Amino acid sequence: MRRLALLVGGLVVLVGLWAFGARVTTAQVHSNDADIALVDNCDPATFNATRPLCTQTPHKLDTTFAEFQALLFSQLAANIIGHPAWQFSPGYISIRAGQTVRAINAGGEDHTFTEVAAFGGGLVPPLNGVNGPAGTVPLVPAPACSSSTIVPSGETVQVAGLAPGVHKFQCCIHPWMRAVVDVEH
Ligand SMILES: [Cu+2]
Repeated sequence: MRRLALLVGGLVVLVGLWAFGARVTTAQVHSNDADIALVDNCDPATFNATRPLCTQTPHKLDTTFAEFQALLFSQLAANIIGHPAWQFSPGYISIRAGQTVRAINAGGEDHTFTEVAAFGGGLVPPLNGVNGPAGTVPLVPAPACSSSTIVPSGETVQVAGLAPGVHKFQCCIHPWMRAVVDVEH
C-alpha cells in the first residue's frame, strides 16, 4: 500500500504540473511530420482496481498490474528496467531540420513526451526504484520532468522547432520509455 500511496502522490504532483511545457502543443497533422508512438499494454481491470489509470482502447490491452510490477526490476541486478510493453516506438528517429515530431499516445495510460538534457527518473517514486529490491539505487528525476506535460490516452502532441543535433525524450511517469530524435544538420 505504501507504493500505491507514493504513486498517488506522484500523480497528483504530475497533474498539478500539467499546464506547463515549452514547445509541446496539441497536434495539427502534416504529412511531413515524424511519428513516435507512446505505447503500453495496461489491463483496465487490474490497473483500475484502486483508481482510474488505464483507459479502455479499441485494441484489447492485457498486461495485468501484477505482470507490470513483476517486470519493473531486472532479475539479474536491482535496476529499473520497466515492462517492455511500455515504450516509445521507434526509440530513435532521424529527421530533417524543420520537421515536426508527433508523439501519439496509443496506449491506455497517461504518458509524457518530455525533452531532457540527460535521461533520468520521473515523477512517480516507485517507478524510479524507490522502495525497490535491496541494493536498488533509485533513478534521480530528470530536472525537465518538473515541467512535463501529460499526453492522455488517444491524444497527440507535436514538438516543433528542434535545433539540429541530438534530442532526448522520455516519459516522466515511466522513465524507461525513451527516444532519441536526431535532427540533421
Ligand atoms: Cu509513460
